[in-house]
Amino acid sequence: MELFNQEINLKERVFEKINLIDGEIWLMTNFMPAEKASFYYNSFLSNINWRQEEIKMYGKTHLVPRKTAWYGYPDFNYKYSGIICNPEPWTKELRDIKKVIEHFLPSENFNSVLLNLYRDGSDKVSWHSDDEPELGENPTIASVSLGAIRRFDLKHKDYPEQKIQIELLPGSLVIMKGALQHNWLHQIPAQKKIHESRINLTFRTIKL
Ligand SMILES: O=C(O)CCC(=O)C(=O)O
Repeated sequence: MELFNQEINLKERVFEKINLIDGEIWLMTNFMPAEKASFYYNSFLSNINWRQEEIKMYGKTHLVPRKTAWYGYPDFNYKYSGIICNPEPWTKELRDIKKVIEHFLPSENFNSVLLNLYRDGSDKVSWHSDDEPELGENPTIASVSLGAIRRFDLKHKDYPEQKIQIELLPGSLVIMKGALQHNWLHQIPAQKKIHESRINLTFRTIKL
């Protein structure tokens, strides 16, 4: 666990519970110190095999408005929006981050990670829930942010007045768990004034 704790002791990192109904979100803003966040951002930008996927909607093909990559143990395939992801093998850096997250969440053993590269503020992910059947009933998803600060919006599916916005800082960790994916949608909206890129890692457990 020598990974990030020269700068910040593990005990000094705490989760803040976000106050919402029908699901759970926990936020740790200082999961990684700034230098580590910057090191991983640069490394992933150059070393991850980023893909430009396409989706078909109403008979038309569109480019996904961000680049993506899927890493993990072999055979844990994932399908979303008609895109089938076959994992590339874990890199040492992804495994190291997974290990630190699992230090805080000892009951989890994430078998895969979806990476998103938002090249600038025009890239986005639209309203959705991570509710694909292969994630199981109430998935725990651990989401690490690197690079530009972007807004993360959540809205309740049944009570539209229930909505939340979180600024995702580089080096922060968000845990989504419980019934969140049943009851809430989330998005990273376009923010056209942002010119820097952002990388997001969502560690997941695919059930075979
Ligand atoms: O970029 C983010 O923080 C969220 C990504 C996301 O919603 C997803 O991969 O399902």
